[in-house]
Amino acid sequence: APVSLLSRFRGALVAAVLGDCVGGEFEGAEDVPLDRVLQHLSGLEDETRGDGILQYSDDTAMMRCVAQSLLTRMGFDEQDMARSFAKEYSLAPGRGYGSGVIQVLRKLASPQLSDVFQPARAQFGGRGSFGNGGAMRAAPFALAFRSAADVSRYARFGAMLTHSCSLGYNGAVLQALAVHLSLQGDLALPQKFISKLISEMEEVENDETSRSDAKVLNLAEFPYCARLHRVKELMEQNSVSIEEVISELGNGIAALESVPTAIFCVLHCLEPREGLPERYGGLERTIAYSLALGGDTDTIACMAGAIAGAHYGISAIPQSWLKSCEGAEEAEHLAERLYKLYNITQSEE
Ligand code: R7I
Ligand code: MG
Ligand code: MG
Repeated sequence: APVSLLSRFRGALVAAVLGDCVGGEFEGAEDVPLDRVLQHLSGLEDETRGDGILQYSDDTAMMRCVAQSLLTRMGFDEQDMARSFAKEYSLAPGRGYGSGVIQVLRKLASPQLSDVFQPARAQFGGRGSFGNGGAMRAAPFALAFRSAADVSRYARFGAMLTHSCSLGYNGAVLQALAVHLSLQGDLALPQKFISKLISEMEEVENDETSRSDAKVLNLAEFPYCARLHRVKELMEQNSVSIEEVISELGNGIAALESVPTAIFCVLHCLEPREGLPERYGGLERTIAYSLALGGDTDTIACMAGAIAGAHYGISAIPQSWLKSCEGAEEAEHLAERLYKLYNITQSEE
């Protein structure tokens, strides 16, 4: 049966939270054998296990702030979103935030602050963070705006509240665009999906700041486009090892080393893969595969989860997984409210 848009909305936010919650187990691990991943995931199906629910981290905490701010302001309001991040951090500072971003979140709490983008600009000697913290929370922008142009624009501003380096906010733009295309059903044609992302990013990276940041950081020109071309090449290969994925795309905390990787995880798992249980559907495969890469597993699984959830819809998510993760039901509710907002803005156009 075709997947409804509402089901895609719910799938996107819920699977993002699941990725964060189940990925936390392996964050920072270098070698994650697939056996351990599958064992961890089958533990979710065991109702007798007494270890309670898996807690979400900063990825989900900040994504909830984005969704809530977009809902209450009925669009993007940088002051409100900044305040929301600061408040969330002050209430629950122990969610595993990046070590740099906490300085920004503390400054954003100051009532005297007039330019909410300023604290982010002061990071890392004035160049700003290239971490994946902007990208990990970008999915709700694709559920709030209808055009690719608006999704890009607001995902970029939303990320710039903490990540002022172009590598940081362009990663957020790429993640939001991937969710946007997936919501439209574009993953039915994977080659076309990746080609569309490449052409969008050619425009995004063709500005002075992005070009000079790439140079200063000693990266290839159009760094995201270059990685997406590698994704395309890996897709065309008969078999791809985990080691190859890590060396070609990365699995790190930098947006450049994790957003294209998350996109690859989704594309790679559209088909059954050796080593992954046959009973798994595409969404379960995507999450399991993301964890098996090691590195920044909560964030890569969170981003891959959002893209995959937008493709497969909410019914692809096992109930036992949903019940095992903190904030999953709340994410479903936020997705339903964003769906309503999305349809209101349609009727006004
Ligand atoms: O990007 P950010 O919010 O971190 C997100 C990650 C996710 O994996 C979460 O799950 C959580 O674990 O953290 O936080 P930042 O502090 O802005 O960036 C994360 C890290 O990237 C920093 O602590 C630095 O180690 C590194 N980093 C940089 N290092 C050198 N120069 C980011 N930008 C720079 C830089 O410009
Ligand atoms: Mg985290
Ligand atoms: Mg992480």
